[in-house]
Amino acid sequence: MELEKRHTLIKEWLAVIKDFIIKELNKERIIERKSHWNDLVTDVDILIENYLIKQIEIHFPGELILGEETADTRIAMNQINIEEERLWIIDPLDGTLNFITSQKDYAVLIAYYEKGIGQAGYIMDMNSYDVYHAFHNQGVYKNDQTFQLKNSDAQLYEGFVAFNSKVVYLERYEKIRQIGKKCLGVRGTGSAGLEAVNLLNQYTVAYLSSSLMPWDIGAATILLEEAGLKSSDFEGRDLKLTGSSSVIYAYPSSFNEIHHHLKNEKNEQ
Ligand code: 2AM
Ligand code: CA
Ligand code: CA
Ligand code: CA
Repeated sequence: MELEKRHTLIKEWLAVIKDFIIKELNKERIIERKSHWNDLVTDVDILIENYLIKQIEIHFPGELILGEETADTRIAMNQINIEEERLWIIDPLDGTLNFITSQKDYAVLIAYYEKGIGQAGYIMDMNSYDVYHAFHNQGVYKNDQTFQLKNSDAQLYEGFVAFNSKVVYLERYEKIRQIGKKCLGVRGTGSAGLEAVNLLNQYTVAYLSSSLMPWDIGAATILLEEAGLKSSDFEGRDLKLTGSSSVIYAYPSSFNEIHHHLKNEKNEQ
């Protein structure tokens, strides 16, 4: 019942955000640089995040909010024990660089956790406006209809694998890159949320990314787990809700092949 109330509200918020983004398309953007020349934020990211924070504060006062653009650094730096709390994790625009360059391939991500357990995850794909959501132990839904995977499992040779940029250009990820030899081909969207959508639709069979933050993966982890996919960091550890982490999401057989490759095989040329 309680989750149903959250669900109704979140759907309303996403509908407002969708209309807002569409209205903002093709307007001149205010773009600010954050930590690095390619770490950018727009006025749209900030307006969406502020809107979500306001709504959460009205309807669920006192609950913690971890949003990319207003991140409570106490949470990001592990100074609050989020395992004890009701926690919202929001990424107002996932794929901001895509939004800036082409206005394609970005998503809105909302997740709700209780005592460290993902209760509800939402990804709004802004190419199709499809909303994927999952509740803990209740499967995955697309636009409120039950969503079934094409296949519950897939091996690497059967599909594409997605990487993020750093996996492509940093020397230390050579072994990860070699997974490219075992799959149909390598792809990448620039949006961690859309990578989860691509996995759900089996456009890809695995996604490997270095250095993702909780807001990049909070919703995706819930959805993919509910769909029966596997997740870990590059070392095989469970994903956590604080700090930066490498991430592997994959169909079960692909996940096993990846970890087997990372553990047992020497670098190949
Ligand atoms: P963002 O668009 O919300 O920043 C791209 O590989 C994915 O990694 C996106 O989901 C992007 O989310 C995230 N990401 C995290 N840190 C990033 C950074 N410094 N620059 C670009 N993308 C980053
Ligand atoms: Ca960002
Ligand atoms: Ca993000
Ligand atoms: Ca973002």
